[in-house]
Amino acid sequence: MQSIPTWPGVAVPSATSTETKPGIEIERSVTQEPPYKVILHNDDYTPMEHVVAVLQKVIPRMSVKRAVDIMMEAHTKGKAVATKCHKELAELYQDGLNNEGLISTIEPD
Ligand code: TYC
Repeated sequence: MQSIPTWPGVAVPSATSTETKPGIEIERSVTQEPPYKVILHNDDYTPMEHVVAVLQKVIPRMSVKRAVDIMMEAHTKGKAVATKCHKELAELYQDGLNNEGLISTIEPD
């Protein structure tokens, strides 16, 4: 079987019918799986710089500006949507954020 580039720890959907066309199965998971929101919650103790750094570390292609905007929205409103993606990735990002001391949850979009 070909190796499929993916985020570490994410199970790529079964390759049984896609042995030679892994890209099609990945495309299906991106376009057809129901979207989830990864929600970042405010707390009273985490330094703002740490929140920004963790968002950038855990969520691919997260710019400094977007990380700061998300952090400030959570800080001022109590929560913010950090990203939207399919459920498996949302769980991965939730674990990544929470393992770095932040509070995040996921919910269907
Ligand atoms: N409220 C925190 C502070 O004042 C910063 C913070 C922002 C923490 C967003 C968590 O999700 C968060 N240091």
